[in-house]
Amino acid sequence: MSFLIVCEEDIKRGLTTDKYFVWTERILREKGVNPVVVAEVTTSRWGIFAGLDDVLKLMDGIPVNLYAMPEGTLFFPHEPVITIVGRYLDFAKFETPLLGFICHASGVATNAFRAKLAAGDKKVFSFGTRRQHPSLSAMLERAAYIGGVDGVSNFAAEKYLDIDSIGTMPHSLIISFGSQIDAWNAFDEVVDEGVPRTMLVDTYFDEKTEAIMAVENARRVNGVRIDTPDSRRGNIRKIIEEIKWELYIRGREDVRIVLSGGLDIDDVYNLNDIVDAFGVGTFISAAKPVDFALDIVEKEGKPVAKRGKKGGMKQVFRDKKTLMDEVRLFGDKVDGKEPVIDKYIDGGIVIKKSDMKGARKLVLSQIDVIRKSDRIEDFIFNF
Ligand code: PCP
Repeated sequence: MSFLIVCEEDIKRGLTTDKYFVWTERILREKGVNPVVVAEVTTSRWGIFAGLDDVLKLMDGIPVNLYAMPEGTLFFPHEPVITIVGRYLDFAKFETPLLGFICHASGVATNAFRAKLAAGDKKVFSFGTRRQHPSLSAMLERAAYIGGVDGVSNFAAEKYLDIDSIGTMPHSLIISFGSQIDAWNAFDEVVDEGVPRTMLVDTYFDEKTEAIMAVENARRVNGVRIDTPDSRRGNIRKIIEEIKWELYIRGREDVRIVLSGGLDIDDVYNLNDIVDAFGVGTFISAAKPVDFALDIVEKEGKPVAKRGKKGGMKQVFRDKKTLMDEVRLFGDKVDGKEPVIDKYIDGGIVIKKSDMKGARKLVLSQIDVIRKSDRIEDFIFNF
């Protein structure tokens, strides 16, 4: 049995390329054309850069130098996130998989980052791997984690990413018992200590009724999760306010409100005053890919560029306190700003690794800067 998944070896040898690179390779070889070029990867959007780890594995052993921003870096329009220096034929066919690795992962990381900004000081969990091919689960959770989420729901994250996964209970657990109270108490009995007792409260009755049932009947309740689909939900703010009132008059203000199911960025932003944690699926895992493109900007030491692109090998200089950037030629120096782009591959040898936890830390530090600025709503809504 094998799923319809392209195997790693085929990706590594460049099979997953676009046909026009197959023609390009054949033509350049037959005509003896193979210039030394500088090629850079840019987009006209902003975002959070992710996917470099897989790019390094892809390009390991290819005789090029590769420079990149660290994963987790907030990039701005037209800034190079990756620069490759080498003979064009050595890496031409890898454009397709290289972009595939970063376009998707950066889109996911960016929406995770936006959700975190929109949630204020409340938590955001990644719930969306079920919306994508399961072979992507670890990649999706990694990108969401880099983007700053507080936890990921896919169990495979524990094996592949060495981070804990988090979870409450599905409706199917409640329905299997046929009784909410029995299911809640069974969860409490069986699930590891240390896991918050977050009870799903919208299976048979309305959310308020089940929240009251939970705190009055379940042995331990740390939170209630509302997962009602949009189509049945009505005024969710009012529903949550009612639940919070009922918890308050029962002395259970400690019970956290977890909201999930079809949430988009507006829901997270508009409800962060009354919700403690958001479970966000499709908005993160099915984020629009960032439309990075790879372009030659220098050939045999001379700047060249197609219409709309700037020639020459570039460096991005950043003031880390304000996140204000300046793009200059690679060897330049800019007072008060630090270079962002670093060398990762030297002559086909990976000399620097990409670190997921470091990338997430970088994202959180950038979130801190943005929170203190007047640009927060731009980053949440203008993507
Ligand atoms: C799923 C899960 C999350 C949802 C999906 C997140 O809901 O409980 O809340 O994904 P989304 O943001 O794309 O909606 P259901 O499939 O309703 O799960 P269940 O009934 O099993 O709890």
